[in-house]
Amino acid sequence: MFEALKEALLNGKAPVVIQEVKNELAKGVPAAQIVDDGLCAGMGELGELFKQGKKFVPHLLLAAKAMKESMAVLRPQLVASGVKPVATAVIGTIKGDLHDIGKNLVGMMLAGAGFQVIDAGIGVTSEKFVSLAKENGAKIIGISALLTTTMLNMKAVVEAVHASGIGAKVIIGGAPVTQAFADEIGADGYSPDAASAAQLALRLVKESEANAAT
Ligand code: B1M
Repeated sequence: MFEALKEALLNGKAPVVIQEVKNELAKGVPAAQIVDDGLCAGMGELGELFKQGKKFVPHLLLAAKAMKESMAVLRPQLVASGVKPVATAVIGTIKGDLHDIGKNLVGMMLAGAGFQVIDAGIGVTSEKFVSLAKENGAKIIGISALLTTTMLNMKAVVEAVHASGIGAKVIIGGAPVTQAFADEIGADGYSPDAASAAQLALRLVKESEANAAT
């Protein structure tokens, strides 16, 4: 499934990718499935080819552009929720890292789950995460990292959040991140994909509210 879409993504042909996305939507395929089994699967294949030296950074850039433009088409379906904000979440890609496609997807899923989302962007320092969370009364801080080197910077954010006493829960994710790593740095949660990140955030907010009520 999604062979034409993945092929076009691997070749960086944004107009073809977008057309394929529209074709799948027209067939009634859910947006989340197009993202997971089409776009994300294609990006995974591209990453493998990059590792093997068969594709290069310009290919990654073209594919990233195609994926971002496709997400704009899928966004209305992904964020449709119609409920009033359950809480505020600050999201960002960790300091040193500029990969933002997964982070953007997490933002859309959080918005779809009813969160007000403040996107701090890429290369975000612990100071910026804490100050944005404080200013906006955020209950969730969501951090994304795609590099084995930059994921190590997540620990500083967890420590800064604890030291600040703001009480926001820190959740983390991204290709190299694992539950074991989250446990090791003291994060409040990890999830492997954007949809489960939104579910995790909802669960943590409900738990905090229940604890505050007792
Ligand atoms: Co880069 N890159 N890249 N790259 N790139 C990877 C990550 C890599 C695995 C490729 C490879 O070698 N196989 C590799 C990292 C190796 C490592 O650290 N072990 C790599 C490298 C080496 C690099 C450079 C160093 C290359 C260079 O310059 N020589 C450089 C680093 C720049 C930097 O950040 N300082 C670099 C640059 C780039 C581009 C700019 C060209 C481009 C990014 C464009 C952009 O984001 N705007 C790019 C791309 C596109 C990739 C791959 C091919 C695709 C990443 C992607 O967008 N995937 C990637 C290969 C791969 O991941 N297999 C690769 C789709 C996206 C939806 O998935 O972000 O994983 P992902 O999000 C997932 C989950 O991880 C999860 O949800 C999503 C699914 O629902 N998730 C969370 C993400 N964040 C979450 C947060 C959560 C919860 C879940 O809670 C808060």
